[in-house]
Amino acid sequence: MKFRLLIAAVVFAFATGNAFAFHCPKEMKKIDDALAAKPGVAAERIAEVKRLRTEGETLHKQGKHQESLDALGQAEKILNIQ
Ligand SMILES: [Cu+2]
Repeated sequence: MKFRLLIAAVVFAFATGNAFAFHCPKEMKKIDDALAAKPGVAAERIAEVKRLRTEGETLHKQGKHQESLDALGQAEKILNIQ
């Protein structure tokens, strides 16, 4: 019974990990699209968005998907595209 629980936990960890892995690029694309559409946001805020976007991509590549989503979420908040 304990073994089954362990298997379930491992499967769950993989499932959520993959969900995050697919989620980050989706958020990055949302930010890229918003930037391409030239949002009415001050230049210094745009610079902040780009910094967070790069940070998010780096974290994603390091496998830190939750941190990545946090950074990308902040960028989206600035762009008002949450
Ligand atoms: Cu990710």
